[in-house]
Amino acid sequence: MSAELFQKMSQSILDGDSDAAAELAKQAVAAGVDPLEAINQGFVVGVNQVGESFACGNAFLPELVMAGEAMKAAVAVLEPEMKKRGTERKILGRVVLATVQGDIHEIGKTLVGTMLSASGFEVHDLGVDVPSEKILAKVREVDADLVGLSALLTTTMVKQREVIEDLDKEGLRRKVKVIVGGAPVTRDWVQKIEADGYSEDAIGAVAVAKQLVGAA
Ligand code: B1M
Repeated sequence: MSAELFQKMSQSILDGDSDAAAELAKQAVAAGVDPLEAINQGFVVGVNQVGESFACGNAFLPELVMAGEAMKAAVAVLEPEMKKRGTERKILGRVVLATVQGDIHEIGKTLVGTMLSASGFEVHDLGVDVPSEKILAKVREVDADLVGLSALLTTTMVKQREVIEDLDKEGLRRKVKVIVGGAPVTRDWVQKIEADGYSEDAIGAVAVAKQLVGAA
C-alpha cells in the first residue's frame, strides 16, 4: 500500500500536479503513514528526478516551477502532522532570501526559494527591492545560516557587495554564508565581492547551499 502511494506521490511531483500532491498527502495522513517517510520516500524522489532532468536539459523551467509548487503543496499538508507527532523534518539550514534593493525581478529568486524549501531549508523570502538593513535585521531575527541575494540588473549587482560589507560591519559575516545569483552575476564578480557561493540556476543554488551548511 505505502509503496504504491509513494510512487503516486513521486509521480504527482513529476506531473507538477499540486492538487494531486496535496490530495495524496492527505491520504497519507488519513492512513497513518509517517509524514516524514511520505516526504522522503514519495515526494522528494520526484523532486530529485525533476532536478536531475533539468540539469541534463531534459526538463525546462515550467516543469521545475510546477514541481516546486507541487512539493510545497504536499509539505504544507504534512508539516502540521509532523509537528503533532513531534517528528519535525530536519531543517538543513535557515536562509534569508531577497532580491536586492532597486531590483524588482522576482521570478528567479522565488524559484530559488521554492527549490531550497522543497529540499529541506527553512526559507525566509523577503521579496524584492529589499534594503540591506532589512536583510540584516532578518538574519538576526531568525539566526540565519545563509543569505541568498538575487540581482538581475548590472546596476543593482553592487547591492550584493553592499549587503556583504554591511554584514561584515555588523559582525555577522563570519556567522552566515552568502550565496549570490542572477543573470548578470559572474564568477569574477563573486570573487571580487567575496561571496561564499554562486549558482547560475535554482538547482545549482540548492547544491551550493547544501555544501555551505555541510549537508552535501
Ligand atoms: Co527586466 N531586465 N527590467 N523585467 N527582465 C532583464 C533582467 C534584462 C536582461 C532584459 C534585457 O534587456 N534583455 C534587462 C537587464 C539589463 C542589465 O542590467 N544587464 C532588464 C531591464 C533593463 C529591466 C528594466 C530596467 C526595464 C525598464 O524599466 N527600462 C526594469 C527594471 C525594474 C527594476 O528592477 N527596477 C525591468 C523590469 C522587468 C519587469 C518588471 C517587466 C519583469 C520582471 C517581472 C517580475 O519578476 N515579477 C522583467 C523581466 C521578466 C525580465 C526578463 C525578460 C526575464 C527575467 C526572468 O524572470 N527570467 C529579463 C531578461 C532575461 O533574463 N532573459 C529582464 C526567468 C528567471 C527564472 O530567470 O531571473 O535569471 P532569472 O533567475 C535564474 C538565474 O538567474 C538564477 O536562478 C534562476 C532560476 O534558474 N538566479 C539565482 C536568480 N537569482 C538567484 C539567486 C541565487 C542563485 C541563483 O542565489 C541566491
